[in-house]
Amino acid sequence: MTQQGEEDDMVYEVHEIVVQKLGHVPILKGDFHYLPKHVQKFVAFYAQKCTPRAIYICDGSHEEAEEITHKLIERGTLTKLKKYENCYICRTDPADVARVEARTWIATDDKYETVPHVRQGVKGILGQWKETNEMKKEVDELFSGCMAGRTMYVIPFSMGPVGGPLSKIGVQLTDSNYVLLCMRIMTRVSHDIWSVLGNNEFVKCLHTMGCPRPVQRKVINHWPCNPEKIIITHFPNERLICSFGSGYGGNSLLGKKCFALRIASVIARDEGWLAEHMLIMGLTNTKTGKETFIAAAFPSACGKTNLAMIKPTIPGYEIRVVGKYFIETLFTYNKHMGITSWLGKRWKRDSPTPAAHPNSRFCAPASQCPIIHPKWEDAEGVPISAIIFGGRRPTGVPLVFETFSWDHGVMVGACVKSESTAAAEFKGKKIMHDPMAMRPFMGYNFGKYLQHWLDMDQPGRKLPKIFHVNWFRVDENGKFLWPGFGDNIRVLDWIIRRCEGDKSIAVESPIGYLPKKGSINLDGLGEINWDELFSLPKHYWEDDTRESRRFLEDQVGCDVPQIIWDHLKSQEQKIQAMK
Ligand code: TSX
Repeated sequence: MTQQGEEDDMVYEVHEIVVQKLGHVPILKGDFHYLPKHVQKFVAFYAQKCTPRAIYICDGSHEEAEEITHKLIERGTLTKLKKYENCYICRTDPADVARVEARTWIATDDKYETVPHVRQGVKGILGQWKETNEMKKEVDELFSGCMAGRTMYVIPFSMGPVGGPLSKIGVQLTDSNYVLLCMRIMTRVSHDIWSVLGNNEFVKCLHTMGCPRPVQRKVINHWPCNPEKIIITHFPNERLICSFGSGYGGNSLLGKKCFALRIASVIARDEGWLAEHMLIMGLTNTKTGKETFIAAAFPSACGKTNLAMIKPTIPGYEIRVVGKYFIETLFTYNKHMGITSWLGKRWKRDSPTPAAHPNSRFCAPASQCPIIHPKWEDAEGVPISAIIFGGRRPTGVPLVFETFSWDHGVMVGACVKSESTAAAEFKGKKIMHDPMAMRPFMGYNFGKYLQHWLDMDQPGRKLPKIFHVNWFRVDENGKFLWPGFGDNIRVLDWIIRRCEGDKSIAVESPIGYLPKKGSINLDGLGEINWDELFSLPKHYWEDDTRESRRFLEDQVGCDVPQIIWDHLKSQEQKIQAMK
């Protein structure tokens, strides 16, 4: 990439003869002159670098979506599914089915802006850093000519309602029209973005499948990609994201993990708010009409989607979801005909291989979610009363506890861990750290991120209460102690009553406030072993606290804010004093 000054001096002319042209690249759709000047510069710069054969400026309209859908069907990338209206399956190259953490970087000049001081000899798990110029050089080489023979789509998008005071604008350049279709489902793509943006800052997103024409690699399932060369890289101080080689959602729909989590966490740091990996739900008390909003952050495989879609087993609450993306695959199965698997083969119940790839997704508009909150598009947002952290913790950790304070809650969030089978490098199950459920999505030094959370606590601010839940505790026979699912409403009900200030339903313990025996509604549940569900085995907590301390020392070192150490020390002493 060229130096800043050169970019400013770069010459680009738009010729209006028959079609508009940028240099000699035809603009198939849209009026280049209409784009704000700094967007024109961005597009021109990367058009020159990536050398697409044409440029297509998207407007987010239905006609545009229909045109692109039609093209993708003709090419064979999309296949119409007959069962539902306007529903398509897209099979990727089987080699392009996951985010690639080992190929994900954040580039800054100062290493410790991005990653904490890790103990010598320990591999950091809270992000990968590369020096800015080194990364720029790599990107420069990789992206040169990467869109040859393909169309560069210019996608203006808004994260949040267009023009809303909390919304942020991005512009994604991509050579994948599949990515365009998904971006217009998951974000707001619209011509109006240009006038709302004006001269203001936008997040620059550059994406390529990394498969210029003539193709060098065999294309499978009409899904050109370049899995061997994938990189996902972020330049947070330039608000720039560059993604090469993959069309998988987390790698290619740059509004999602790259912008809304990694870059946004940096913007939030700079602007004084929190950008987090959480779902938001609203629970309305059907007697009083009062609504409480709760945010929850869990590592994967804890049932975050199930919680957002909860069907309460006790009366008293109406539940609606304000924000959450949905990621399961749906199948309808006909016993006689079987189905077609993700690899395009016939599949029946006794087939030895799975029908769906475990990481497969569906992408559907939030407006079609049956329990979407009417306020999901409110520009002002919703007031959060409680933040819930959680994990899959088979032993030792009670069903629910409330933290002592905001600071203490930040410590509990920093120590979130969960049983995981997801990581291929581990055989069997292992409890893995996923602090704040943000481990793969940290945009800057995790110690500084903790300090930023602590800094939220300012006089005159009413902060949410912070809780920790564990639906997954088992008895000595491995049987779940809590029925979970729709019965979790009983825990949420206790949390709401705590938020309303009911002091009579909690007792203090070394790790936080536990529900007083009988204070959670267990009507109709049959036998629940309350004592076991809420017990705090001394040895377990000694080990667990020691392990958490070790984790923070190893991974965050001198960047851990002192107050976090103070809370950990206090917890150690209280556990020590237990009988
Ligand atoms: O999502 C889950 N939740 C949250 C629901 C709102 N799961 C599934 C996790 C995989 C993503 C759960 N699994 C939950 C839970 O609360 N609890 C459990 C464990 C469990 C599994 C089966 C039973 C009970 C608990 N069934 C019987 O005991 C009959």
